[in-house]
Amino acid sequence: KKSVYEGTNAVPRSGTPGRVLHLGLTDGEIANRVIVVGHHTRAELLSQFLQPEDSGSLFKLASDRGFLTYTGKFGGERLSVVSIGMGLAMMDFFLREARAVVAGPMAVVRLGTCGCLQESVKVGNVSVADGSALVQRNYSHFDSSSPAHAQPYTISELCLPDSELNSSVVSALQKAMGSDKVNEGTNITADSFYSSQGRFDPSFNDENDRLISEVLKKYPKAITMEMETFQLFHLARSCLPKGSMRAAAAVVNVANRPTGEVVGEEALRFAESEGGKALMKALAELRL
Ligand code: R1P
Ligand code: URA
Repeated sequence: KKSVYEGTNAVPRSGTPGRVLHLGLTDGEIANRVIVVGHHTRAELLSQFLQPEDSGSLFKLASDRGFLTYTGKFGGERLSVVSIGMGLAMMDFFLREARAVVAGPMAVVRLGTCGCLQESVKVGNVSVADGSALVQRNYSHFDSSSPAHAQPYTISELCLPDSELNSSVVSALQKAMGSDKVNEGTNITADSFYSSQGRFDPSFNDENDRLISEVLKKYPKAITMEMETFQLFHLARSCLPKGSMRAAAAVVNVANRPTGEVVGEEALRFAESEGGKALMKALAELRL
């Protein structure tokens, strides 16, 4: 009998040639240098800066699990732009399955969006993460049948980007957008857009009214809050052999949490497109 996939205790593949289950890709279809973004429109925007590899068109594959991959050339190097959706789980799917179909060292840069935790960090600017900590809902705390668990949320220690790639990302962004449009600081990755980002939702018991101030007490330099960067840094550092996956992350500041200011459509598209191009340049120039 023909199975729907093979290798269930490893990284499973289906069909011939074997395609990883969620990205839908097979060997070589994604490049060693990758920009990851959260949605298809941003991927499509950045794909315009890629050149086709041969005389044909760009490689493009949309998987039925929501991943969208473009592969082409940028600055003479093979480069992919991938839309992965949102959250820790999607970054996990992406990095593990991409790793399975790419030979040799990888470099991954995220271009996301975020909320800002400091009044002085302007919407429309791009923020680069010089470290990331994870905020998770402590599910046991909310279970009335289990013994009392101290805190409703856990705040992890910092995980760092690749220092060379991070510096190149900062320089490329400053060159493309001007130094006043680029912020550097600690990123906070949360496992929800809502409870673990300190948003108030009267329909749920979240016990999160002190969360943001606790985060800022532990990380006074925390400037951004989003949902994927920590996983990217953590898995890049866990990838074997050590040093074989390098990572950095930048985000467009879309909302200022203390002031309530939200970015305009035009400023967002400008930052995505100019920022994205700068990140592609930094990736293409990296010696892998
Ligand atoms: C939530 O709206 C999403 O936006 C941010 C968060 O990390 C989360 O994925 O990033 P993206 O715009 O890259 O998806
Ligand atoms: N993405 C997030 O995860 N949080 C925000 O506040 C804005 C974008």
